[in-house]
Amino acid sequence: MQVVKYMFQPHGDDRGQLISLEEYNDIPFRIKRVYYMYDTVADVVRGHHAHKKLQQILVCVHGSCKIRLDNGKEKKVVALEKPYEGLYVSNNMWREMFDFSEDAVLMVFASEVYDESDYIRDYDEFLKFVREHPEEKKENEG
Ligand code: T46
Repeated sequence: MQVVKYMFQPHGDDRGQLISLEEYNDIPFRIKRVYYMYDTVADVVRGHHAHKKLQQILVCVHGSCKIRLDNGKEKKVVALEKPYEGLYVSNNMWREMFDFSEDAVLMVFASEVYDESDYIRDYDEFLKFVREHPEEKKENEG
């Protein structure tokens, strides 16, 4: 599995840093939704699902956390600890977010609006879906 991390360009000057993210330029899809999580309780693991269609870029804009990616064949853990790093997470990818620092803010840029029917929450169903949709391989599915 190839992990795709984007390094965003900070526009730094003597006042500090600023990052600007544009759809299609910095984010490889049209951004239809942005959400973020914060005040995550210690030792909590979020996620435990995949998506049929949704693509996302995850940015830990403050603090740190880890993301476990699983394409049904291989698993990888990616640390997010810089506000200028974005992790691309394709559809057909089981994901778990864990090891959040107390101050972590995890921001997500999503290619689709929220749609509960796009979620695959059962791991066996995910494995079946991946077997049946091999043509939907995206950048980090290896
Ligand atoms: C994903 C990972 C990285 C909404 O109403 N709208 C939204 O856009 C989202 C994302 C969630 N919700 C509601 C649904 C639940 O009642 O917020 C609650 C928590 O969502 P969920 O349990 O799905 O959160 P996570 O952290 O397990 O997963 C989220 C995204 O849902 C998911 O798409 O890839 O972050």
